[in-house]
Amino acid sequence: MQSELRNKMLDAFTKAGESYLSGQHLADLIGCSRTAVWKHIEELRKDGFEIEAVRKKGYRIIKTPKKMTADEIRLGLTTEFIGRNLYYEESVESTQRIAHQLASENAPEGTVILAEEQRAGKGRMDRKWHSPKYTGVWMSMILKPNIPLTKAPQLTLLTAVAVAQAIEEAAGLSAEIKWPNDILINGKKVTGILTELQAEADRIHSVIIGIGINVNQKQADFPIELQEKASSLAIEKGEDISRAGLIKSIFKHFEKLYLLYLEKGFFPIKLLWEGYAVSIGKTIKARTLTKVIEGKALGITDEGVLKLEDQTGEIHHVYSADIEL
Ligand code: BTX
Repeated sequence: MQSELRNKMLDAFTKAGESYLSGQHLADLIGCSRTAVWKHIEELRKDGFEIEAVRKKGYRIIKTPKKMTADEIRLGLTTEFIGRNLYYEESVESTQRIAHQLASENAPEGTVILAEEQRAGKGRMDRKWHSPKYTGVWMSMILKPNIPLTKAPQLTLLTAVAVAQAIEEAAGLSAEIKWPNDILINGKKVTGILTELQAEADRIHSVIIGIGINVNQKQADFPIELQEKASSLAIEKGEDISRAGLIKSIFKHFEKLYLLYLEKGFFPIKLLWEGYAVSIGKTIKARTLTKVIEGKALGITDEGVLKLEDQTGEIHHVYSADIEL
């Protein structure tokens, strides 16, 4: 966790934008002495920030460090609660595990655990998620929505929309969603989403949403088995993308959609989701735990359940499956 003073200082610089902040003004804003301000400015400089100091005007951040840091995510963060309590780790087994631990210790809603590398990244159904160092966004978010257990999968669809919007905003790429949780660019998987629950009876204690995004990998960075089906934003864009910028954009879009969802329910999210859906109207194969259903994807219900029409005209409701296009 970051020191509170340092966070307050970064928030003050966020609000100031391009303007200078005097030492005295900063000290008043964050409630410390001018000497403490100076000490924190020096620490930020040591960590790679370039901070301009102009007499009679004050300080202004002109460059952030090359390596992603929690500070860089904090600077410019406009959310109320998503990502405000941020844990930033160098190397972990899985951010999901840490999130589960923190959720059971009552971490506040919106807490995010972010890692530069996962040694045992998790996909759905115990599959593996390849999470190499310094190239991706591997993070888990803790939510505490007051919704029935059965509606939790809707949050996966909501997350997919938020990530697709953020990819558009931060990388200028148009993304498509394959029901329920894959984000594709030019037909290749760039993102996976894993939603897990802590619940008792019908009461949700916490929802842990894991998001994995391939950002700056080169094609050779993917293992053989993923070469054909996976890609990264940098490969698709032809240049590296700022991971901190992408993360902030996800936090912003996610918070907006999540608040809308809590207020108005799933319907407005459904409309947005349909705008990104790649499989609707196409013949697809849905592989569930027990069977394979082939048919035309008609769309999703108002609850987020996939509707498939098979050759005999029967309509199947699919709650969870892998889809082949
Ligand atoms: P999924 O089950 O839909 O996808 C897993 C499958 O995707 C794997 O079996 C493999 O074929 C393929 N795959 C593995 N790694 C990658 C990759 N980097 N890019 C593209 N395809 C890949 C998707 O599960 C859910 C993934 C969630 C990952 C996040 S990262 C942060 C959080 N922590 C954690 O351990 N998991 C989540």
